[in-house]
Amino acid sequence: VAYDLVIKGGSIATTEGVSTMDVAIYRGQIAALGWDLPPGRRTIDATGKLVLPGGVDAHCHIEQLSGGGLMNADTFETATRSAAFGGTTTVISFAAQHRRDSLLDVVRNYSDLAASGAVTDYAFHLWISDPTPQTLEHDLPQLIESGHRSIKIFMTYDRVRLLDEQVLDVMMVAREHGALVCAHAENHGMIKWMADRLVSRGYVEPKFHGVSHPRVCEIEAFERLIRFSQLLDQPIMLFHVSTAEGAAVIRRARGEGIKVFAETCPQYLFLTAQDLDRPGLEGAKWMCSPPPRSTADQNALWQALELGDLQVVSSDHAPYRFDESGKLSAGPNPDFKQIANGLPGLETRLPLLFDAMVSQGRSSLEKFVEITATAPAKIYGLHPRKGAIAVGADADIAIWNPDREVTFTDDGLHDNVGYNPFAGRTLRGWPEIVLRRGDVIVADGTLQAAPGSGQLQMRGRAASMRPAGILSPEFDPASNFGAQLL
Ligand code: DUC
Ligand code: ZN
Ligand code: ZN
Ligand code: ZN
Repeated sequence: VAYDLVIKGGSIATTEGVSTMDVAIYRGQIAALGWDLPPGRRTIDATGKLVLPGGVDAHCHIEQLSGGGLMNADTFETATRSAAFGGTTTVISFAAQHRRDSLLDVVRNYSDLAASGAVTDYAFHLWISDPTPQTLEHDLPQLIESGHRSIKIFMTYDRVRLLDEQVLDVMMVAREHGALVCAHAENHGMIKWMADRLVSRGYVEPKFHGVSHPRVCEIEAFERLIRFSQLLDQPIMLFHVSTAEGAAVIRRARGEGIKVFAETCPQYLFLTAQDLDRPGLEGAKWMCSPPPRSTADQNALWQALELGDLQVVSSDHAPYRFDESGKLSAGPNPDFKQIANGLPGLETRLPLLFDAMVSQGRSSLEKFVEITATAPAKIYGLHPRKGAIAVGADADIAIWNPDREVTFTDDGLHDNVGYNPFAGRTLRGWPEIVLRRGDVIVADGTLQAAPGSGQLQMRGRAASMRPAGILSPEFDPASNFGAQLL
């Protein structure tokens, strides 16, 4: 039988290296890699182009109520369309439980929304904000075992945060059933206290949002969660690392044998606190939590990625328009506490990283592939179906023109946000053709996939989710007077 499609003559990149080969696709999967493969029913000439795995964006907020109760600007259709134009073919967003919601209902609702809207493939993190007995003993185990293998918890935001003992409860369920626990880790009390103090003294502009999230609130919360992880021997993923000290805490914990993974985002690699310092409310466009820090932090985060202390770069796409429906929903003169946090980033993540890492030579093409596709696929249980160009994998492929220059503008993206926090930057390297399970979904600057053609990805228990096997003495019957606690 003939292949459905052969991509000829491109440079194929994996985490191991780059080589010029043909890629043959049959029934949505990569069927062969090699030289001079026989033609398929269709051929794409990729001479001079890079053939890369489609991006896996493991942290994005889509069609979701925020911690503050505000709806995102993007639906699954607009968010995943935007992702596809930026070379991303799989997203992991949140099935966000708010208090009193049934977790099973929440997952059903988000699944329905995605099933009718998504053009990329997708999975969900189970966002737990109401760890009732029903959630912990019934719904969560059932959902994990059925293939929703990651959990999200918050240590801050009044409406969704968990107390320490609730975090431990959730981590224990994850341990028993095999899931990764991801966390927004910032010290709640420090942020609240700082924000109140700033606002009461009249420091209300968007730039003070950054001041209200002291660097140390990240350090403290990372350290706390790491010790929980150590106590229970349960792997964790620390989301959106923003500071040099935060990265150092993670490096030390990994050195101690604690199984902690970590992510950063483009906003912490490319923006600083100065980006929020603009006339009027303009700075609100760059408000996210944690806030962008300094160029010294950027350099430390790049280094931590290179060393492997941080493994993943996700967008944390959290889209709000700069108008009354979004950032300015609290009225004409909001203080920073009343402005929704979050930046759009599904479409800009890969081009920003490619330009910095590959075009400008900050790192390598192999490392780009690793942190944007292969590592997130492995850590979240999507590998080997997703995240690599390999025989047997889904044919999720982005064909990049390494020489194409693009200047970002506020109206050039395909989401529903209306601004681009990286507008004005010129980048070299662009994903021109994007395939998802063998179907071309973006080409010639147009979307060629129907809403709802994306598929839910159920996941197995990945190596990342297994305990390290280093038991705290309190859980070891030999040293806890025989108590059986696991
Ligand atoms: N931070 C953001 O900036 N947006 C979404 C949620 C979060 O924690
Ligand atoms: Zn709700
Ligand atoms: Zn967060
Ligand atoms: Zn987030």
